[in-house]
Amino acid sequence: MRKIQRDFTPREVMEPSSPQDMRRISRRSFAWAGVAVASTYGVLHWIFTRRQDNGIPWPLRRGLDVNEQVWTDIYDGKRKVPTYADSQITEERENGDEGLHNTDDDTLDDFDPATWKLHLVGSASDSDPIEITLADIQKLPHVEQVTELFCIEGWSIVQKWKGVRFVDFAAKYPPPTTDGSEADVVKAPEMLVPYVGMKTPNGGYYVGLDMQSALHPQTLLCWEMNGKPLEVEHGAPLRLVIPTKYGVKNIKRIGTITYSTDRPKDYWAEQGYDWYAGL
Ligand SMILES: Nc1nc2c(c(=O)[nH]1)N[C@H]1C(S)=C(S)[C@@H](COP(=O)(O)O)O[C@H]1N2
Ligand SMILES: [Mo]
Repeated sequence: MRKIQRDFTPREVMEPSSPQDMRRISRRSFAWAGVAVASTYGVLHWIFTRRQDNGIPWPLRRGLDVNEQVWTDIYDGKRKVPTYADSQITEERENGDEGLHNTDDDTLDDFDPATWKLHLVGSASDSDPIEITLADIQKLPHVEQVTELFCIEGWSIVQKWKGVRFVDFAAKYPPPTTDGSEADVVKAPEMLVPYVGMKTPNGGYYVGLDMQSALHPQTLLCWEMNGKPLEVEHGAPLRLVIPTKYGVKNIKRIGTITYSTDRPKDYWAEQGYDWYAGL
């Protein structure tokens, strides 16, 4: 993949680097709006003589609602991307082979998907790190999902994926909680360590994900694409499909998954792209 300059849209420029920043930014802009309004006594008087919603005069309530809306629009972990009918699947396209080839001569390396195992590091299990086979993963409930993959180069494709939801994988192989209590991935995801890192077996490509995006119901660990087993160039035997993020996060040929407290390194974030790379 070529490192092309991306055209940043205003929304991306404004994109905060963390939920904490976001909260700070919205609080600050709300405060400034408040100062502007408060500068006129007449306006203040008008506000406080308005009808009250939940004990708050409605003009102020409006402000709160807008902030809340911005917050949930960007960070609502359950907001789903569109899914498509099989008839809408577009031609396959292959892009990005970092971590899939020999670094010295650029040929696809001699990796053998048949002997592959997934390494899980940093889990709540006593026997951490764990080795997991494809058969183990395929024992979990499968889903099929037709979604659009957006490359930061400006094109997109609609493909059908088969795999397990990452949330089901995480329920079976739970991350630790921050206070050492037992993990409940579905009911108390906020208690889990905040990050998931993934890298190829040779470490040549790696992505970092916030836990909320990893546990999103459309985030899948996949072994099938368009009704056929994944091909090597598409990430056999197991790749990530995370349609709420740009293509860069959809790592092919996952070798190791790591749960962590620290933000994992990310190949394209190191090249200057937004770490979240959300759509
Ligand atoms: N291991 C690995 N995974 C990767 C990449 C890569 O270079 N190496 N490129 C990413 C990018 S930029 C895109 S757009 C998608 C493309 O997936 P596809 O080749 O299956 O269409 O893979 C992603 N996953
Ligand atoms: Mo991409």
